[in-house]
Amino acid sequence: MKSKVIIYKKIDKTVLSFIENTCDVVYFQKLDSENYPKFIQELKNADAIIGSELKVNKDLLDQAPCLKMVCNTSVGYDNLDLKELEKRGIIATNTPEVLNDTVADTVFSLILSTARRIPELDQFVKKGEWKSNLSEEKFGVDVHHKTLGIIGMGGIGNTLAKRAHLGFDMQILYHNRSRKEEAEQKYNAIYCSLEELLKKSDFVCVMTPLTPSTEKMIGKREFELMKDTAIFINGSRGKTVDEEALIYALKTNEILAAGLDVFIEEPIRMDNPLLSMENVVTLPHIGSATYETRLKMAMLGATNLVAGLQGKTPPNLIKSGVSIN
Ligand code: 8YV
Repeated sequence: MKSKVIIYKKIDKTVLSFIENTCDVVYFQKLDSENYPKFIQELKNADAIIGSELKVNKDLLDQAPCLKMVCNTSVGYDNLDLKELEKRGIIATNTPEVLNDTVADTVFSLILSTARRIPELDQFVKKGEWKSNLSEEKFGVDVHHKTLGIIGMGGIGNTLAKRAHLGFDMQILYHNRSRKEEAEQKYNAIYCSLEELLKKSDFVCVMTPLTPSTEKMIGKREFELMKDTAIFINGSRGKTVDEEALIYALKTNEILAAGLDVFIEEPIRMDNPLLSMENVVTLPHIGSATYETRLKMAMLGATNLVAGLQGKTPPNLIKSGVSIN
């Protein structure tokens, strides 16, 4: 008998056919309040689910007694309660590496946009305010030859370091749980404490996954340690930062600017003070959002899914202590 798989996110038809070759599929292009009861009903005898961002916690798992696999089509897996999954012997997978270049491009675009004030000056031109030679008030700051501090030197951090070192002659500082010799050798990256990184960096870039130990890791004290000319970039998850402290740091000129792809609440509320600050560049969580990369992520998610359901070790098993055999 074929395994029953629920897809709960819009997926390319090539990926859909790949899954359908070996599985019975129930396909939801997205979950909303209307189709959620049907999704829960289908969950009762599903062997696996694939998609991203769904909170897979005790409450949900209680409704899924046959589940063997949860496959994320994202590198992040803060949506999964790994302890609950482990307790039930359910394995989980994610999609690392294939998105590194695309996310690093997005993060670098935030670095350039904030430093050179690109969105603000775009509006300046389009609103007809460009009436004479540009005055110094509108000048930006250089990116090249500056110091970039990367917090979280995983695959994406490493790819960001490559761009910064090879393309922009930047000095790289990094803070991570472990030393990364490849980055040290290839990009002259220097390992340092969080405190030293915050004090010395011109650009502080958070790239760490969200875990209980990284939640709100950047707060009041951390912003105080940064230079008053520092530009803060978040390409990880909104919850790694104390957003109130960020707003305060920007309002009181403790830092110069911020470039943000992620927020505590997504979509962000329109009354969030960050949206009325000219020195803040915002994006709607688009780190990996190109056609090519999202397709690769979906296909990798599907490859993990099919491998796991066939009793093989999926290429991107999240290590939570659960063995698949
Ligand atoms: C998207 C991401 O949020 O991969 C991740 O962890 O943050 C992104 O690529 C999305 O979850 C992909 O569907």
